[in-house]
Formats: sequence, C-alpha cells, structure tokens
Amino acid sequence: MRPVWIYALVLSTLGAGIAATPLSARAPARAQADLKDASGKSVGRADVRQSTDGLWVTVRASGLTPGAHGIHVHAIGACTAPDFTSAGPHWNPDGHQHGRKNPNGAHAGDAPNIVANAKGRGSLKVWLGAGLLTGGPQALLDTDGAAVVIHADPDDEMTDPSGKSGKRIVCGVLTAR
Ligand SMILES: [Cu+2]
Repeated sequence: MRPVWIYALVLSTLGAGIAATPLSARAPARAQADLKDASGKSVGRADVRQSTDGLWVTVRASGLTPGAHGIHVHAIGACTAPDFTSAGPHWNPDGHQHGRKNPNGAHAGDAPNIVANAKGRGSLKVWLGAGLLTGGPQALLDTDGAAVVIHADPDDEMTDPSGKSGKRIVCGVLTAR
C-alpha cells in the first residue's frame, strides 16, 4: 500500500490541471448545420470548428446550379422556407460593410463563393477570423443562434450588404456539437 501523500499529490496535480484548463477548451468546439433547400431536402452539411486562431467553416453541398454561389454565416439560427429571410442579415458583430474585397469590410460571416461543378457539387473551407463559437458578447452561437446560407447568384465580395448574391436557396441552422 502506497503512502497517503502520493494520493494527495496525484489529486492535487489533477485539480491543478482542471483549474488550468482554459474556458475555450471546455466550451463546445464544433457546430454543425444540415443544409436544406427550399423544399426541405437535405443538400449538404456545414461544420464550424473552434480553433486557437478562430473559426473555420467547412461546407459540402450538392444540388446547386453549376458555378459560383454566395455563401455566408447569417446572424439568426432560423431557416424558414422558402425564402429563408428568417436567418437575418450576415453575422456582423463588428458593424463592418459587406465583402472581403471591400476596404470597409468585411462581415465576420462573409466567405468566398462556393463553386459548384457540372454535377452541382461544391465544397469550401474558409477561415472566418478570430471569432468565438460560444462565450463572450460577440460569440457566433449567441441567444438567437446562427445559420449558414447559400445564395442563387455569385457574391461580388464588395457590394453592401450582400454582394448582389440574390435569392437564398439553401439554409442550415448551426447547432453546437
Ligand atoms: Cu448570405
């Protein structure tokens, strides 16, 4: 039988380890959205991952018309078909203008276009910036949530407020995993 002090040492070490764990490591590290078209059909998935350098978004979608489509993280986690206006404007906690090519931009939820191939399939991986998934006043998953929206037309990444990207054709509510 080992002396009691060894157990005390182990317990205190464990305790110190837990206390030293940063808040972000205990918060949800991922969110996921099932992307649906206006008819409610599932057409893909979006994942948001919290990293030490901010938020990464990965998207896979099908059933799109070939070519470029605007895609953004929108400010409200509600996808009411058929127009998805329920998802609100782009996620924009800093009050910037739209567009990654806009000198007064960009919204935190702005992304480069997703480009669908001849079969209507597209994918995208993008760094959104030094944001937080949860915790803090500017977290993505705030009380009204967030959604990923794909548009009918290309985003010119310049014109406020949505780069002339047209109708909202796909939407998915982000939920923490
Ligand atoms: Cu959008």
